[in-house]
Order: sequence, then C-alpha cells, then structure tokens
Amino acid sequence: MIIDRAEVVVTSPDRNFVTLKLTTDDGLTGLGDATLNGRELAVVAYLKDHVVPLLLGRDAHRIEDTWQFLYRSAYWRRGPVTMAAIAAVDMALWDIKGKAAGLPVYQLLGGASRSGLLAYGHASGKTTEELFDSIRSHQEQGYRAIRVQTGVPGLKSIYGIASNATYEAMEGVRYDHEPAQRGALPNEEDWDTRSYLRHVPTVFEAVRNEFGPELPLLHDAHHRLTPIQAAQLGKSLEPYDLFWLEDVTPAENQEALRLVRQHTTTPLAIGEIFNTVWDYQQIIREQLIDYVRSAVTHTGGISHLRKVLDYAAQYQVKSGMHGPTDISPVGMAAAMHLGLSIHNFGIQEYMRHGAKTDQVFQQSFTWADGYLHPGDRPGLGVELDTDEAGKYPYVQAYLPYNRLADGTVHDW
Ligand code: CS2
Ligand code: MG
Repeated sequence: MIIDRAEVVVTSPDRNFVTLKLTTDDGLTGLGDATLNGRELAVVAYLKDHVVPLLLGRDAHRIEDTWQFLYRSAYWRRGPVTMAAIAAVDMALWDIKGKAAGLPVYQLLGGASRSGLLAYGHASGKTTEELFDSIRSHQEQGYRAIRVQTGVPGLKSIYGIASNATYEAMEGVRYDHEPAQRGALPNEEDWDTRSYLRHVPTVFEAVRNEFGPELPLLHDAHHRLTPIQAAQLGKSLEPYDLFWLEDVTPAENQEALRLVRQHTTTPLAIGEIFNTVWDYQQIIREQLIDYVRSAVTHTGGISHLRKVLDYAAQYQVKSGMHGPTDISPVGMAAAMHLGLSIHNFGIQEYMRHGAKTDQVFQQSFTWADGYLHPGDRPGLGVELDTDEAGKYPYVQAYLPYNRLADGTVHDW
C-alpha cells in the first residue's frame, strides 16, 4: 500500500487549520492535523517543500519507520514546526492503517481502557456573575469538570476570557475564548502579576461557595509567573482543591518546578508547548508534574505522544491532553483514540469548534454526559470536505502578547 498522493489543505472556517491528506494507491485516505496557532504557514511550507516529496512512493503501513526517517533524516530535530509536521504524517498513517484494518485507531493501540473520556470545558467571566453564568452554561452542556478563567480588576484584557469581540464574531453564539485574533499584527495586552495573585484565590473561594466542594475545577496560569510566584499561587489555591493548576511557570528550565513543588500540593499540569519526550524527562523523573498537557498535534503524533505517556505512566503521571479550538477536529480525534487506549488517562480538554468548522470536518465522535468517545468508524473517524474547506481561505491571525506597566515584554 503505497502513498501516491499528499495534499496540504489550509482552511479558515472559524479559525485557521492545516490538514495533511494522504492517499494510497488503493484509494485509502488518511488525515493529519498540522495546525500551529499563529504560525500555520511555517508548517505548510515544511510539509509542502520538504516532507511531501519524501512521502510519495513510501509504504503507508510503516508508521514507526516513517516517523524515525522524518525525525532523523531532517538532521535538525525537535521544535514546534518540525514536530507538528511529523505529527500530521503520523496521524494520517494511523488513519490509513485503521481503514485498511477496518478498525478504529484505538483498537490498533490496544483497545479501550475505559468507556469514555472525562472532559473539561472553559468557563470564563470578567466578573464573578459572568463566570457563574458561564459555569452553569457548561454544566448544562454536560461538562463534569470546568476550567475557570477570570478577569482581573485593573487589567484591560487577559487570557482565557471569551471577549465581546469573539461573541460578535460568532454571530451571537456564546463561544469559548479564541486566542488567535485575525489581523495583520498581534494585539498587545497588559499584565500585572501582583493584582492577579491577589484576585484569583478570591474567585475560587466564590466559586466553591457557589458550586460546592465536588465540582472538579481547573485553572490555567498560562506561563506568567516566576517559580516563587507560582508557589505562592499554588499554596493560596490549596483550600479550593483544584483538579490542576496549569502552566504555572515557564518550564524551559525544568528544575524551576522544584521550587513550586517544595511549597504546594496543588496538582500541576504542564506541556502544551512541549514537543518531545525530552522536554519532560526531568519534570516527570522528579515527580514535578502530575499531568502531561501535550497534544498529539504538537508532539510528533500518536506514535511519539504514546511514548511520552508510557514514560509518564511509570511515575503515575497522567494525561491531560491539550484540546483548544486550535487543535483541529482531526487532532482532537487522534487525542481521543490515544486517550481511550492508554491506562494513565487523566482528563481531556474539550473546546467546541464552530459550526463552519463542523461543516468542513465531518466527525464521528460522541459527547454524552460529560464523556467523549472517538466512535467506532475505521481509522480516526473524521472526513475532510475539501469543497467546503475551499470556501474559507487562510486569514492572517496572531496570538496576542503581553507588556508590563513599564513596557517590558512578558509571557502571554
Ligand atoms: C490554552 C490554549 O487551552 C489552553 O490550555 O493554553 O488556549 C492556548 O492559549 C492556545 O492553544 C494557544 O494557541
Ligand atoms: Mg493552557
């Protein structure tokens, strides 16, 4: 079964997506997500100009060999662009193998280890009232676990708050926070750590008082705190029993988490911007995190993320796969198949895509009573309507960035 066609499809229904579509000589097709938010076209070029010529004529069944070939023959390894490109090829080959076998991919990965995948949704509000409404609306949508993001008095805009702009753009449909804003340049946002550290514990106190002790609550600090500030936040949130505190400090320097661990027992989740197992080696080996946040799309595909999670399992570290709207329906499907098969599954992030996106990508996953399931169609269970995709050409969009009051650039 030879790969005899490879297309890189770029579409922008509700936001930009990059999809690799492989076709074999006997007509089987496979899809892979290669969407890298705000840098989409870099992966398109990597795929079109460098990877596609290497795929044509290859045996589509040899997934691991193809992975190793693309990783080692490139000489230049790791990094978000390379690993998103390799991820797309890997997902597409697993999709093809599932179709060739007549089985959903999770069956090829060892079968189901659970009946469904607990998922969390994004509740947010500039005010506590708005936040309470958002939490209730997510509970009505069936979510059993909720990520809480809040506005901070004195800050104009902050990560994770569904803004009015998004609201208008979505023609009045309440829509989760879409971080990448269409436009020729990125938006500058303001940040102040001390106001944030003062405010967030008061919000979790209010949420617990309103919604009780059981509801699993998550929060994303989005890489903005120094290690000691992260320790402070983790400690101040302990009374509110968080499911996890995410990206509490930038983790390029993995040992930074030692100081956080030293001061708080709040569970820590990290890794959505990591790309390989090597980014996790120390923080998993030293038990400095509790959840691996990587997405299949950004970590070399199903083949490589499974290795990361197998390594994590030895340290009782669980999965918490990244699942915002910039992970396409193909990337989400791959995450669900992997998540259903591994033993050390923790939770799956699930932001709903927009209506146009659901037209472009026909999906077979189910969402019931707070649990996702990838479905039992052969392969990954997603088909791409290229005509529909063709209606929405790429639109330049950037993630915002932060500046402090004194003008210093800060992590967004
Ligand atoms: C976030 C993302 O969902 C999350 O946990 O960190 O929304 C992130 O900001 C985007 O994926 C960036 O593209
Ligand atoms: Mg995050």
